[in-house]
Amino acid sequence: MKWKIAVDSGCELRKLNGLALDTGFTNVPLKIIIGDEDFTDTEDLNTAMLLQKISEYKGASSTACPSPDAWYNEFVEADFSVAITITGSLSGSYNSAMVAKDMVLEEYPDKKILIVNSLSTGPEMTLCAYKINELINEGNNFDDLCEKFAEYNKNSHLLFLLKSFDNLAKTGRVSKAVAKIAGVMHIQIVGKASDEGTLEILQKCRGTAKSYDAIIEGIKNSNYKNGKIAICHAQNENGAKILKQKLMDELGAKLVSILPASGLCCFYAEEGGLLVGYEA
Ligand code: X90
Repeated sequence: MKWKIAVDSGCELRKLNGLALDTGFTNVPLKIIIGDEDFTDTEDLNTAMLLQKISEYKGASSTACPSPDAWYNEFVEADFSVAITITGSLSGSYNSAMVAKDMVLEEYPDKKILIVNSLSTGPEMTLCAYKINELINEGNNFDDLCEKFAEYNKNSHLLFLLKSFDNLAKTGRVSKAVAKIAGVMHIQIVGKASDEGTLEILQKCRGTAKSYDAIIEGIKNSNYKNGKIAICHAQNENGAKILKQKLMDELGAKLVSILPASGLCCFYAEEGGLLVGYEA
């Protein structure tokens, strides 16, 4: 295989439509650990069941990133690999991929490997994977692809709508102060992936309609001009559809994909959560 595009399961994409010639695509799973049960975040994981278990389980639950070996197995298969990881500020996945890159290059010095720390998750990773595929399709060589992708990545963003920060707070991924805000009844939080790859709160909203408006405003504020938009949802397809319609009506969004969130994003975004990736 000439090219390999590998994302981790911070990204909901399980299959990349229109894959370039001689190119493979893999989603490398993280794990969700609820009590003494371990769930590997593959395509067949039932996320409705997962969310149910999470809400019923009162003890500590957590997640675990892929090992360097898991990334290694992807990179050895291709001449040129591009890995896109969930934000390295909140997960060890990026580090694992970097370790794997060194392992592979020591053994196969002619291979080329690009590790992208998305500083984000979910649908922003999906947009990035499609962009990489597009650049391969156009016939770019590895170095040109790296350069063009870096340029693209400056203008991709992520917004989120969360109704609870419990799992983010319990696992130490947001500060106690942030968790407290979201703990107030009926408050929804609209925020964005910060430039540092952490959660940044934009607005506290009472009611879903206000949250959707906050998302539209967040996108408008970053100079949006018709770029692609992708949405993923934690068991909230209806909300995703309503939001999609608003994005099309109010922003003229040209292409919108809606996918169910991965198990990992369901765990952290929690039931009803929405993530919106877009190109500014
Ligand atoms: O390595 C691991 O165990 C995974 C840890 C991941 C922690 C963060 C996941 C966030 C998922 C929440 C809303 C979007 C936040 C975007 C921040 C960059 C989704």
